[in-house]
Amino acid sequence: MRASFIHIADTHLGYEQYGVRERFNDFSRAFWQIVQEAIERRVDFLIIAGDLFNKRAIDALTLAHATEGLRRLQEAHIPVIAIEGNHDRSYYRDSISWLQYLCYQNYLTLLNPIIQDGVPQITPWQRENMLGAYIDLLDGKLRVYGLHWQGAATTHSMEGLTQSLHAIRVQEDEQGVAYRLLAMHTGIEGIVPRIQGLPTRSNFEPLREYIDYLALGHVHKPYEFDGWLYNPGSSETCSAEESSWDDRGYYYVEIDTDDPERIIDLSKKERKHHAQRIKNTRRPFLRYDMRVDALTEPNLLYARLEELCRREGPRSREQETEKHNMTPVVLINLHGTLAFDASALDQSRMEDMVRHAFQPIFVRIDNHTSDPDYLAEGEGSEHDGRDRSTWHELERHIFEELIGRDTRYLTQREEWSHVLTSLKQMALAKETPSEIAQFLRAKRASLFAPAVSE
Ligand SMILES: [Mn+2]
Repeated sequence: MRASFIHIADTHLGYEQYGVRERFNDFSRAFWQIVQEAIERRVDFLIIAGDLFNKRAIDALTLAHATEGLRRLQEAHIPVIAIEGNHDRSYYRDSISWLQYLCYQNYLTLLNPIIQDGVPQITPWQRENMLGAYIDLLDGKLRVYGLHWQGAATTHSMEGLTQSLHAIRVQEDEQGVAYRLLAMHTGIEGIVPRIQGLPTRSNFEPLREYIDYLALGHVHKPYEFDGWLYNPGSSETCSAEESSWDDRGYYYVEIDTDDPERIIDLSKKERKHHAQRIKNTRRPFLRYDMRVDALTEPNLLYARLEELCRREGPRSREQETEKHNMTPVVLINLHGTLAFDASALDQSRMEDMVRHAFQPIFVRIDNHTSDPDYLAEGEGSEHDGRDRSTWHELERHIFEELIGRDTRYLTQREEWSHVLTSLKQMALAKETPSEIAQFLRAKRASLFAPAVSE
């Protein structure tokens, strides 16, 4: 038997990332592009290993975009087999999910085994009730099993499934099944340390005897092991973290059970198939880290950002035009220790600088800076706070230290520390905000008098 298929997962259709409409379209475009690949490569079927949709309750346009892709596959006579991921499941047991709706409309086969005492029952999928663990393709020579998202019960379900598969192995062989695929929406512990509670690699191992290709979804970072376990990752970028996993995409898999040597790569431990992970087209994400240490006032930070924009902006535009002519998402991460109060930064001014240089579809400047820790000057200083009577003096001294780190206030830090002390006293005395503001305005006017302007 010779066959080929495409394996995708985590397309997250309907995700309007950053509230940007064009990002909603991006997720659909990535899906459609892979659909187009499937049609051009004339594959025998397509597997969706969960999270076709970003959420359970989708809107009409998301459904329209999904059916647009699925309809093209239907017209090309390419069957689609899917399982539900954690994002696709319906809220209530009795209600129908959108994937079930698509199954009911004959756009796809949704594998959904009956679970008894935590054990998936190996019964053929039936159209009447849309339940069942497997479907046979290619004249019964290829069997696709599917197990939807099981959450905390995953490891237990896998043990049960292994036993069930062992029990029917002889029967499978007699029926002429030559290749077995299993789609599951789960991942391996440790691939992305943040995602916890997944089975370990050794939990999967017993299944290997019964399954030729394990099609996984759920973890958005791509990975593969031992020529049988594959996870393509997300097709569009669902979070900034994912942008560094550049080789995400889909698997194009060729099978030859009669003459596997023709296609297999022994160095990848392939046995009956050859699997290639291909990066799909998606919007570029540009992330830059900018250190802010030793920048003593906002203008110095703006200058550094301007320098980054001048250097990287034109370069990124050249690269992107060469590629797909998609304007990027730009994320700038400020980190280090800021020597002045972060609220003094003009966010929209910084965003405008980035917009001008990159012409991005979206820009975000994340402030991950830390405030300087205050350390009193000199060990055993007279104002160490142990003597309550010196607290006022200690406080004024701290104000003076902190305010002096911003060069705009440095020369008059003593005066400013008195202003801060007065502001605090006024607030404690419950003076009205307008009185406090008026006091601050007057002090600003006199202290900043012609010297500094902004
Ligand atoms: Mn997902």
